[in-house]
Amino acid sequence: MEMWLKEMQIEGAAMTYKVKETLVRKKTQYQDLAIVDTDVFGRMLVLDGIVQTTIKDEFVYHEMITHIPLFTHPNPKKVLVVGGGDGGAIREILKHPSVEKAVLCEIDGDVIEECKKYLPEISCALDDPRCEIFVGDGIQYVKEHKNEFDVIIVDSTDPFSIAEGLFGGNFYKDIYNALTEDGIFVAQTETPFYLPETVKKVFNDARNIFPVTKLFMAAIPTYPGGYWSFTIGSKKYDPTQVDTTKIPELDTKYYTPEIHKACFVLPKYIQELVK
Ligand code: AAT
Repeated sequence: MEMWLKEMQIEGAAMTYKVKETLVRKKTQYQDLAIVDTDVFGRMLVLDGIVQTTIKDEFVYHEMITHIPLFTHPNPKKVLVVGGGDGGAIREILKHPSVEKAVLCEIDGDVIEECKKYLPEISCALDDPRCEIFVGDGIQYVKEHKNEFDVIIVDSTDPFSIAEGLFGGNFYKDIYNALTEDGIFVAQTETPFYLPETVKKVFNDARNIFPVTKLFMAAIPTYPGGYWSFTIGSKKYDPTQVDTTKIPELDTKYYTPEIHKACFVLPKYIQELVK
C-alpha cells in the first residue's frame, strides 16, 4: 500500500510526499513529532503535520539563515540559535573559525534527541565542544540574557502556539537587548506569496527596533510557496554593504558571495511589503 504525507500549506492547497517508512512518531510535551523517509526528499522532520527540514533541501535554509548574518558581522564570537533543534544552523555556524560558542535554545528536547538519532547529517555538530544546548523557551532565555550575543538566529516553527511569541515587537526588543552593541539578528519569516501580511507585520516590527532592517529570500522547495523570506535586523552593519570580495571560501552548496548580494534583490510584489 502506498503511504503519502499531506501537508496543508495554506487553507485549500497542500503538498504531498510519498513515504517509504515512518521512523518515529510521537506526541512530545509540545507537539506531534514525526521523522519519515520519503522517495524524493529523503528523511524529513515533521512537526504538527508541517515539514520542518529534509535531507534533500535543508542546505538552502541552514546556509542562508546563518552565513548571511555571520558574514555581515566582522568577528562573530558568540552566537545564539532559538529553535533549530535539528542542529542544521549550529552545523553551519561552527564552520566559521571566529565562533567560540554557539548556544542552542530549543523548547522541545525530543526534537534534539530524535534528530540526533535519525538525521545525523543535520545534527552532526550538536556534540561539538563549542556547542552548548539549553532545553527551554527561547522567549524566556532571551529575556534573561543581556548584551551577550554577536548574532542571534531565530530558527523557529511557524507563528502559532509555542512559536507565536517568537514573532513580533516584544520579542525583538528582548533580542535587541541580548545582542552586543554591534549585534545582528535574523529570523525565518515565512512565505510572502501565501502570507504577505505576516511578512509585512514582522518586518515592520523589526524595523521599529533595529537601525538597519532588510529582507532576503531563498528558494526552498519543501516550504510553502517554495520561496522563503528571512528578516535581518542589525545595530550597525548593513548586510547589503558587505565587501563580498573579502568573504573567505566556505564549504557550502547554496551560499556564495554573489548570492549574498543577490538574495536582497526583491521581486516587485515583495518590495511592496517592506516599503
Ligand atoms: N531548522 C529548520 C527547522 C525548524 S524547527 C523549529 C524549532 O523551533 C522546533 O524544533 C520547535 O520545537 C522550536 N521552537 C518552537 N517554539 C519555540 C520556543 N518558544 N523556544 C524555543 N524553541 C522553539 C524551523 C522550520 C521552519 C518551518 C517553516 N515552515
